[in-house]
Amino acid sequence: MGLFDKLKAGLTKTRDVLTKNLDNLIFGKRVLDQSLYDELEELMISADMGPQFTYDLIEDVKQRVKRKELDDASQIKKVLQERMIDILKRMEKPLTIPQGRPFVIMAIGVNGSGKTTTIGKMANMLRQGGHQVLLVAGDTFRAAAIEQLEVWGNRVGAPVIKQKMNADPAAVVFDAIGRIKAGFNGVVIVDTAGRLHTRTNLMEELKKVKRVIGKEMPDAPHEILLVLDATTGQNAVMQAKLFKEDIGATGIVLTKLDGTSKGGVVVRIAGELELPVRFIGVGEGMDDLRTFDSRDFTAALLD
Ligand SMILES: Nc1nc2c(ncn2[C@@H]2O[C@H](COP(=O)(O)OP(=O)(O)O)[C@@H](O)[C@H]2O)c(=O)[nH]1
Ligand SMILES: [Mg+2]
Repeated sequence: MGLFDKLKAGLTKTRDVLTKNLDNLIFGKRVLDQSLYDELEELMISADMGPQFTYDLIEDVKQRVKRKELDDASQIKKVLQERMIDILKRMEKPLTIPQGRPFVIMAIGVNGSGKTTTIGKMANMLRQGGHQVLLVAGDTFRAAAIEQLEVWGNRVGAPVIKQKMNADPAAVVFDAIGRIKAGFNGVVIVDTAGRLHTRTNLMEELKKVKRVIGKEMPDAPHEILLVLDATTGQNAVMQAKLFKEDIGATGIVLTKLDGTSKGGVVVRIAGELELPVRFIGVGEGMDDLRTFDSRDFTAALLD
């Protein structure tokens, strides 16, 4: 299977909801009337596209009808496609990682969003691209989290810096930066905890980790990657705002797009946040991470 077909397969659930319902809605209906607009609105909302995008889309369709540019319900899909690409294009900024010089990535996000898995997949991608990779077990809150990272490290050929459970994550990170100072020239990916006793504690811990990295290496972390679970829909948008404000996330990974019909949430994130989508996750396997391409993504959902 080619890359595009795999992406399409990964997005099946959202695609089914969107395309099937859209086709049903449009089928046989030549008139563009209020009842069709109402059904269209419902459909967009159920795919988690968000109220703003939905409103703008319907206004656009109405305007085009008025200007007689559009006279057939079947053309709605094309308008949707154009508007999706338009908004998603802004999010399309792949992470450029230099060769032969240290690059520090800090992964953040709530528990279960897919941080550790995404780190494993990224490490795999980077190794295949010829990078050296060092993984840092900064989620010291659970022993299983450290082991999980080690499993990935073994699988993709990346050493793991770790300490015991409950160690100070800042100390683990300090060790890792020590490796850079000793000459390590590759990509350092820091895993972090997603749940502490309170939200304030979590944010303080993440800020401390960031501070320690920056103190040891002034231009680092080079990327603060916020990992969001697409299946949580609207919640993911709220988390994104929080982590962007509190920690200064610089990019997003949207995971579990294969497990949800809420893939439209990426449109919503694009409308509400100025943050690039660096990668999308479409499965649990090593190769199930993709760079985000607005045209491919839209085509995989609608074509
Ligand atoms: N289907 C699917 N599952 C994923 C994806 N990314 C992560 N997961 C699963 O989500 C669960 C939580 O992931 P994990 O990396 O442990 O989350 P963390 O707590 O943020 O580190 C695991 O069972 C992963 O296999 C994805 O893109 N698709
Ligand atoms: Mg984890």
